[in-house]
Amino acid sequence: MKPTDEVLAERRARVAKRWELTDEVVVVRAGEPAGWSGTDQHFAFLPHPDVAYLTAVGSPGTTLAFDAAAGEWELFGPRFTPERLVWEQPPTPVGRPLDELEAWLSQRGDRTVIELGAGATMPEALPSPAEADGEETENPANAALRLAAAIALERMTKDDAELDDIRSAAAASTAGFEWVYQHAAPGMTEREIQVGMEAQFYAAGAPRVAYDSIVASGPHGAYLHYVYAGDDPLRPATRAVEAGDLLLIDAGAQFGGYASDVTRTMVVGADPTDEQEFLWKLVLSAQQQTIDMCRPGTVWREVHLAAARILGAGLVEMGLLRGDPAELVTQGALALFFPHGLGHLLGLSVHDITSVPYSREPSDDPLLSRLGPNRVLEPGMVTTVEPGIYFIDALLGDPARREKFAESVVWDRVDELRGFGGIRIEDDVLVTDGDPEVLTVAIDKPMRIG
Ligand SMILES: [Mn+2]
Repeated sequence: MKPTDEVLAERRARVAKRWELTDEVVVVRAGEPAGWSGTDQHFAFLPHPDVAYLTAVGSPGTTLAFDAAAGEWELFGPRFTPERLVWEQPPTPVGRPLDELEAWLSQRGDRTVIELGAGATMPEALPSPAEADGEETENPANAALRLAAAIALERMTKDDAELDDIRSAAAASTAGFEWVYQHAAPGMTEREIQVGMEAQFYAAGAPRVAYDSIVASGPHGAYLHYVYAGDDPLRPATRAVEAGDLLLIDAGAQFGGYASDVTRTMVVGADPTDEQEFLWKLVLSAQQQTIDMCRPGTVWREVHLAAARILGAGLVEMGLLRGDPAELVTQGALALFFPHGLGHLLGLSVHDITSVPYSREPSDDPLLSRLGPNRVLEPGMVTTVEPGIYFIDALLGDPARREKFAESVVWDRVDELRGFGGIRIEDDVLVTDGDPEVLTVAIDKPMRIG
């Protein structure tokens, strides 16, 4: 659902309030299509998420400007020449013609202009309060980071229009996964399954996928981001699913610019082995228990560690690890099998709000302290919850790691499972004042298909 003008005005007002500017001029740019080197072609364009959030339009060149002295916003949108309209359809006409932006800026004299969005340059982190004390006026690059962080804070909790789009994205994803459950079978290639699934995303109204779909069979499931043509875009390989393989699919439709991000892992065309069944149920249990922790006030790091300890206890029970699960987590042995974070925020980007640099340590700056991995969950946040267990050759075959974890890993047992692949189960979870709401709950979790 496209946000109403009223909703957009509310978003802009909340952002302007956080900015606390008095005299500056701010320009937020959607960006321009990136060119393919050596050709006259361009990659598919997507607008800078801050512009999408504040304008709900995504045409290249779209630019939102703010005059802090007047407290007024001005939207500029591209217009095409007749010559260009011979080849391309016109972009949605919004605001004033983009070629009036320059005159609009020069009317504002020599006031400080702060550039945000596409093409803006920002420091890695804000200066400490002590360093900033010496500055007469705020350095524009530091100001840009502070202002971008303010937009990020608003984007971190979703309004109803945003949640509506995320729900539509999840519904399109549901159609794709349903197709997989009904059609995937031994003998089909990963590519055939991907194309069949994505066709359902598009048929359900999704303009595109939220990220390159991961359809990984058998040992390929141990590459966390295994994608078609990731080996070679000229002549990509694919693999036919064999009976008894694990099939890991991490995919999501995008709707209105908003992502969904779902992972399911199934055994195809055979009953699961004891190991497959144990680990599949372990990952699901870790996911169910940590989804239930997604409540206001919870520190995300604690949710991640809880998942890690549950997985660690399971691997000890299975005889792959030995020792105390909590210690196995802190010493790093568990990360051989669970080498990623439990989840990430979701929104206009699948890994949302990652482009704003922030300190990894808790920060005194109120704008930055909540952006880091230690963020405290709040109502309106949407996060993925995606525990996994993998048998990754690059980690398990590394002599230094085998030496370091000689005591805590039962290597004989682990080596028997090399080539197992991986199991990940992922849903999109809305933090509310009450129980967490799983936005992708309609997507079944079969342990076996085909
Ligand atoms: Mn994810």
